Amino acid sequence: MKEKDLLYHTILARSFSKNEQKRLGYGAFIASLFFVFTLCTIFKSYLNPLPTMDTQLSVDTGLRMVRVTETHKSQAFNSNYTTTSGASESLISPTTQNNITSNVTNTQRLTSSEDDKLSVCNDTSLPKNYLDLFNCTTPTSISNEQSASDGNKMDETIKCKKQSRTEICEFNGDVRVHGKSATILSTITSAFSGNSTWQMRPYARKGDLVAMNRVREWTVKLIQNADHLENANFSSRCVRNHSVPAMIFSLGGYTMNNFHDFTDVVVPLFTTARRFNGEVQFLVTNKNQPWINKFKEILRRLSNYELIYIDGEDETHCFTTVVVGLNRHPEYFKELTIDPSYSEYSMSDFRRFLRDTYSLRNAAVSTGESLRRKPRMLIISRARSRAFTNTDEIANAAGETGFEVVVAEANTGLASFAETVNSCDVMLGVHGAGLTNMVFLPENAVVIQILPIGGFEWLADTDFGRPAKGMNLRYLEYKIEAEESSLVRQYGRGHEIVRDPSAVAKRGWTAFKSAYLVGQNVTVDIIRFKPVLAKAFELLQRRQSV
Ligand SMILES: *[C@@H]1O[C@H](CO)[C@@H](O)[C@H](O)[C@H]1NC(C)=O
Ligand SMILES: *[C@@H]1O[C@H](CO)[C@@H](O)[C@H](O)[C@H]1NC(C)=O
Ligand SMILES: *[C@@H]1O[C@H](CO)[C@@H](O)[C@H](O)[C@H]1NC(C)=O
Ligand SMILES: *[C@@H]1O[C@H](CO)[C@@H](O)[C@H](O)[C@H]1NC(C)=O
Ligand SMILES: *[C@@H]1O[C@H](CO)[C@@H](O)[C@H](O)[C@H]1NC(C)=O
Ligand SMILES: *[C@@H]1O[C@H](CO)[C@@H](O)[C@H](O)[C@H]1NC(C)=O
Ligand SMILES: *[C@@H]1O[C@H](CO)[C@@H](O)[C@H](O)[C@H]1NC(C)=O
Ligand SMILES: *[C@@H]1O[C@H](CO)[C@@H](O)[C@H](O)[C@H]1NC(C)=O
Ligand SMILES: CC(=O)N[C@H]1CO[C@H](CO)[C@@H](O)[C@@H]1O
Repeated sequence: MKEKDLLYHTILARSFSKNEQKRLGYGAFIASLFFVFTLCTIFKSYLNPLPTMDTQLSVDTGLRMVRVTETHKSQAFNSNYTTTSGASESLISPTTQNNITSNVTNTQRLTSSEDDKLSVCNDTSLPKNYLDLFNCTTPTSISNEQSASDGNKMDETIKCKKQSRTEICEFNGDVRVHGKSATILSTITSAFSGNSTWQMRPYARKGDLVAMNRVREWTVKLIQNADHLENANFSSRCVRNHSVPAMIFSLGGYTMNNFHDFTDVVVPLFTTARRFNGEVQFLVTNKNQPWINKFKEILRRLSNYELIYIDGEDETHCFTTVVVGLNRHPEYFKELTIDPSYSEYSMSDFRRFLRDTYSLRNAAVSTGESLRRKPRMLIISRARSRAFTNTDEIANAAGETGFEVVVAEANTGLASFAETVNSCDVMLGVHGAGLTNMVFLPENAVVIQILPIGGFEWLADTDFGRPAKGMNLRYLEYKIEAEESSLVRQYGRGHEIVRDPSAVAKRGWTAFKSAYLVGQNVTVDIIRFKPVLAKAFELLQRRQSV
């Protein structure tokens, strides 16, 4: 046992000590992870080693800061809707969400009387621009992967990384998973001091308490002596032996919102599971059958084995490798992104994977002579909220500009919608989860995002603008005037909702969402909008003449 090992185990103990967790509450513990740059167990370097001294200091800093950041949104937690970071969508399944949340047992621990008075800074769901406006401290600076390494090649049994948005651990050796008690037992070979038990929530939106409250908490126990396995609090005898590695991930959180499906699960799942080339057993926590149905093609392509809903399993499943959690881009505010410097894959790999999975024909928009047809524009309509009230006029204007127009709502099966999207050169829609379907567009296609009123610039850019550019798509934005919003007709120009979105935001995400995301429709002013259509057309022509 090396000195470094001991040090490392001390860090482990400090970062996961049950006492600290009790003192602060789990919510606080999660919140503190914004600030705590520690690593549970790293024997292998993922990045530059982090000096151990700094690590310990940041733990303390993190714990001191916890009280400032402690937060809980009980009303949002209990609501029937998926609250989102700006991209709510009709693909919401209320009963599923209730069932997902119903098995989260620690609601009580997170709810305390003071927490009912939510201040704007405590509302982690609010767009960052509003948090900045109210001088809140937002975790922008926490971007780098935090890891430590002792360079010890002897013990490869456990590799963990903690990042701003995810925690992921890989256990090797004798690893046993008991679903009913949400326990993972892993034997370790080296000597051991410090605490060997910690909790994990395998969903890649760490820091968002509303989402993470909908994720089942798993307990990891490291056991030094394999004999002790038999003394665990359940029958740890291997009833099901598996010959392939397992991955545990949650389908709770914000799933069933199309944007979150991709940014929180599908993209992280791809970057984590792809390397197994299908030879991996998925263990799903927070059963979500509608999600499985929606993404069955992707799941089948990533795993050759029928997935197991692990939560109800009373039999112990045994593996030689178990990965808990999913990889995610380490920067806090980066959505729908794979940075190849942190991953063996890129966004291009992901999009190629989608094209293969759904047999999509168009890798890139047709160029030059090969384009014998008119460029096609897909207008994503929304039936209930942020709906266009003059879709026909928009379609006519696009037709006059030279496009062949397709109007569709993203509520058909994913496979057929993917095909529709991939057959188009331009996708147009109001800010919302439907725009996530840009992942199926051919390269060099154009995305036009329409911003409702309410101060959507930051969200629009974060959720779709930057991701579009990262996928080699061209991106245009059209911000409506107040007159183009149904809010003016409903409330009048002088009303606070029209005049001062930040005042509404100050009342929290729920108020903001109901005012601007749910309560608003859009009537595009065709005269104002025509130049945007012309620009999109020109972008495609320009490409063709190159
Ligand atoms: C949730 O749904 C149930 C039944 O569908 C309804 O009675 C209840 O009022 C809803 N709660 C909220 C917060 O919308
Ligand atoms: C949710 O749980 C209730 C009982 O707890 C059950 O009757 C219902 O079928 C479940 N819904 C889904 C979608 O699983
Ligand atoms: C967060 O909310 C608590 C009350 O729940 C309040 O005491 C605290 O000041 C708030 N923090 C910030 C940064 O506004
Ligand atoms: C935020 O800070 C700036 C500069 O310190 C100050 O002018 C502004 O009034 C502050 N805003 C709020 C809402 O406190
Ligand atoms: C380790 O954690 C467990 C539960 O997580 C706790 O019961 C135990 O007291 C802790 N041991 C030490 C040495 O901190
Ligand atoms: C064993 O499980 C029971 C409930 O299943 C629980 O009450 C008890 O605290 C557990 N004991 C240990 C040592 O984890
Ligand atoms: C699983 O493997 C272990 C260790 O090799 C063995 O003891 C056990 O009997 C096996 N269980 C089954 C059901 O095959
Ligand atoms: C928006 O349009 C949809 C579809 O026409 C309608 O159901 C909804 O009530 C409208 N919402 C508002 C706030 O006007
Ligand atoms: C999947 C799962 O663990 N479901 C459980 C949720 O909790 C209820 C009781 O509250 C159990 O009956 C379910 O089996």
